[in-house]
This record gives sequence, structure tokens and C-alpha cells, in this order.
Amino acid sequence: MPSGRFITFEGGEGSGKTTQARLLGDALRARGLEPLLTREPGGSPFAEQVRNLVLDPATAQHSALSEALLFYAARADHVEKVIRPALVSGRWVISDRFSDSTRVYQVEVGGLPLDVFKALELIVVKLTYPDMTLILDVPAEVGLTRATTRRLARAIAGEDADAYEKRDLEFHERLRQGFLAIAEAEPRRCKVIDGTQPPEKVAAEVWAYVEHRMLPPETR
Ligand code: T5A
Repeated sequence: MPSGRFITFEGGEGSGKTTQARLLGDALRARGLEPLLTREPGGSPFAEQVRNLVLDPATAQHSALSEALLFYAARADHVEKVIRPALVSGRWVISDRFSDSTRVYQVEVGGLPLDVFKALELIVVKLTYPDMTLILDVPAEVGLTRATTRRLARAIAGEDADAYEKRDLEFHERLRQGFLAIAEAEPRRCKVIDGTQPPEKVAAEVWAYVEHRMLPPETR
């Protein structure tokens, strides 16, 4: 059975995941592949509805358990209906966030017991685990500045900040340390990339790593 590759981008707020997922998609398309770009929370019609619910500024306060259950409800649909079928058909899948985000936001920062996370992960993700995770690392100040800029842009456009955007420097630092700890624990899957470089330099580093690790020499 053909099998595609599953790559995830992770990192704190404003670390550049969306930008880099798009650029990696472009690079793969330039080599004749047709990657599926997706995101979490979201990625399937049901999961996008859950995204709207969870990020709705009007319902900003939820427990880490409520959040994790909602994120995994969305993830179950996303994995079953979008990610797994694409991988089985041989497509590459690039996801802007996946389970590591729950591990950092709800467990490390939110205090959800690790056992609960592991149980949900086992039920929902099963064997559909990323082949490679690119963690974009930026200092807390940079993440906060980029998140604040986005919030101001939304305010100018008349939109509220979502439930996850109104947070401080300490929160961004905890996110950063959470993602770096995952990278340290799983060096074969995870690669930390300096997200403070200009976008094209980050993209070049991402591409060099993906090409080296995942493309056969004759296609490079
Ligand atoms: N969440 C999610 C959980 O709590 N648990 C979970 O399980 C999951 C899946 C999602 C929220 O949900 C939480 C985490 C989040 O708080 P979101 O809207 O997807 O919300 O939020 P983010 O993923 O944080 O998205 P952002 O858009 O803020 O960040 P990105 O995708 O990392 O960054 P990007 O590429 O959109 O860029 C942000 C800004 O920085 C600039 C861009 O132009 C843009 O203005 N930028 C750069 N500037 C300078 N140098 C670079 N290299 C740059 N790269 C991008």
C-alpha cells in the first residue's frame, strides 16, 4: 500500500508555522508532489466548527480538560477523514500544528495530567503519528510581539482577539520551553529551527532538512 509522509509544524504563537507550512508546500509542488496542507485545530469541516467554538472570544474560559477533549474530538475527525486517507493514497501531508500543541498548551501549560493526554493520543492518533516535526523556535518576546501585531490588525479590522491571543510574556516562555522539551525527548522526529531568521532563510533550512531526511537522492 502506498504511504505518504506526515510532517507537522509546531511552535508558539507567531513563530511562523503557517508561513513555513505554505512555503514547504510550494517547494514540494515545485518537485512534482501534491502535498495536502492542513491545520489544527481544524482541517475538516467538523474540526473547523470545533475550532470556531474553541477560539471564540465569547467563550474564553475553559478548563484544560474541556479544551483537550474538544481538540481531540476535532483531531479524530481530521485524522480519520483527511490525514489518514491522504497518507494511504501516497500524498504528503503538512499540518500546521498537531498533537504536540495539546501536549504543550493543555498539559505543560494548562496542567492536564499527562496520563489523560496519552490516553487520548492512543485512542485518536494511533499509528498516524508525524514522521517529522519541525519546531519553529522564537524567543518569548518575539512570539509576543508577533501575536500582539496580529491582535492589533484584527482590532483595526473590527475583529476580537481569539481566546488564545491575550496572553503574556511568561506564557510565551512556557510554550517555548514546552516545545523545546519535546524536541529534546524525541530528536529523531523533531528538528528545532531558528524562527527569528527571515522567512526565506527559515524556509531554506526547513527544505534542506526535509530533502536530506525524506527525499531519495535521485529526486533531489
Ligand atoms: N491550540 C491548538 C491548543 O491550545 N491546543 C491544540 O491542540 C491546538 C492544535 C490556534 C490556537 O489554538 C491553540 C494554540 C493556538 O493558540 P492559531 O490561529 O492557529 O490558533 O494560532 P497560531 O498557530 O499561533 O497561529 P499564528 O498565525 O499566530 O502563528 P504562526 O502560524 O506560527 O505564524 P504565521 O506564519 O501566521 O506568522 C505570524 C506573523 O509573523 C510574521 C507573519 O508575516 C505574520 O505577520 N512572520 C515573520 N516575521 C518575521 N520573520 C519571520 N520568519 C516570520 N514568519 C512569520
